[in-house]
Amino acid sequence: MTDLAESLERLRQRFSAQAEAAIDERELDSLRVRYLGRQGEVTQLRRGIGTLPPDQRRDAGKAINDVVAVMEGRLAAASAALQARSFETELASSIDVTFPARKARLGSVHPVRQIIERTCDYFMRHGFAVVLGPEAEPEYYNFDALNIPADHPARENFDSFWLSDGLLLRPHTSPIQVRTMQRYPPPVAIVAPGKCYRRDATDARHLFQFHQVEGLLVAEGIHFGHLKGMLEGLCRELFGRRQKVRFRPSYFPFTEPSAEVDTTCPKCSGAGAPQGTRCGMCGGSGWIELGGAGMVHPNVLREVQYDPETYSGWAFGFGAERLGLALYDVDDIRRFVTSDPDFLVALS
Ligand code: FA5
Repeated sequence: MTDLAESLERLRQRFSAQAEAAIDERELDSLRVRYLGRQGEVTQLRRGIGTLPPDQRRDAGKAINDVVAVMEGRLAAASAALQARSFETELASSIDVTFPARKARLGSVHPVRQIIERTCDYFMRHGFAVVLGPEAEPEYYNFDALNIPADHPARENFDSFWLSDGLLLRPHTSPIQVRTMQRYPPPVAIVAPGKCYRRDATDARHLFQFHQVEGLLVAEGIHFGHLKGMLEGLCRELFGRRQKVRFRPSYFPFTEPSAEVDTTCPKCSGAGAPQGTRCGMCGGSGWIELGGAGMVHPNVLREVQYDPETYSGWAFGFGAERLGLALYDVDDIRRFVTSDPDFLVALS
């Protein structure tokens, strides 16, 4: 081996070891300069070619070019390896691909909507049709046609939001009874869910916007026992057998006789004031009021051209959020409207 060939081989080996050990692009660049740059070791050897005898210069030039080609190949390979390694390092430090994925939270039907759907479903299975009505109604449908004339004190129970042109946001779903009976001859069997509005101060039991589900059945020979049977069946369907239902005599101008329907408070199980401490949910009564009910007043039947001598019927109006309090054991009705995802997911 000639001196030049030996020098080139030693230089190639040294270069290869250093290129392999380089930890970043900067080190590779400085190797490139040190060996192949204008003052680099290979360039120095190339300059020495001129001192060789003329017949050796060609081979010497070729040997140097071969080594330069090998060194450039090494530099390119080392650079590619560094880039691949740095991507893997970055990936490993930023993403732990073995970390268990967090379960995606899926949206669900709002609890109040679920109650409305379950209630409608129960009545639909018994042959009732679902009917909707306008939220802005004239006084006539809200009050007059329901046997509540202008000077009737019962209007005070429906403290309403008034709009222009004698319209008001309906304080109950009972106007739908009137609209349905005016539109269809008897017999009618409907369930009517919808939003209601009252100027009630908001507290644990009241909202200014809430939902009611109205029911109406008018046919020949309908009596209070039919009403009790259907509402007891509804409560059994929603709450199971754990809840009791009671009918309390009450007054509504559009029903006679009238009743309030209550279910046992799920918090104190109807005890009201166990060991002298008043239950915060039912106020110590042991019962939660769900809504009103009764036999449709003959004046209402007459108003819609139904003959009260031939037809009789029952009606009820339940608060959907109140059903929710009892069903989900929630102690504050406002929780249904605060859009708290933890609360909503827990009930779904
Ligand atoms: C009525 O609204 C009658 N229309 C119900 C009715 C229909 C009686 C058919 C007879 C025949 P009342 O004002 O009691 O009745 O309201 C019925 C239910 O709506 C209440 O028991 C309660 O569950 C719910 N409710 C009333 N006001 C509010 C409120 N501010 N916030 C939440 N729920 C309410």
